[in-house]
Amino acid sequence: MPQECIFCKIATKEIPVAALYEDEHMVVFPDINPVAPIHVLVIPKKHIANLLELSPEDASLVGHIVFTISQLAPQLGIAEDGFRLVVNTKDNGGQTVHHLHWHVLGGRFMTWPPG
Ligand code: D5M
Repeated sequence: MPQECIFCKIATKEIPVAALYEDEHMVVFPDINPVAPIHVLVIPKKHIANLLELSPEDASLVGHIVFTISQLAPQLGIAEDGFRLVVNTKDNGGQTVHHLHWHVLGGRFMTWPPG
């Protein structure tokens, strides 16, 4: 794990967050800079820089994370009206934190295409 990875520090609790869900593989917590009424981040505890760095053995981890997001949707208050799941990847994707994460955005209508 890179020493300065902020999401690794959240995963190890060196940086405390108000976690909405946590298990052995992942943590869900509010985005510090929300762009929607509901905006949470979902990170694997394992350091993976981005989607392109996944290895075959990470496939079940990704499945677990996406499935768990679907199960958390009702308690996040986004199941009824829907939501958007975003994985910004590298520069063109707008990724600023280089530890794989999913943005879960809800609570308002999302326009398309994104900026
Ligand atoms: O998104 C990275 C996101 O991470 C961005 O929306 C801010 C958020 N962020 C950064 N640091 C924190 C902490 N400490 N708590 C909560 N949220 C944080 P990207 O897709 O890389 O542009």
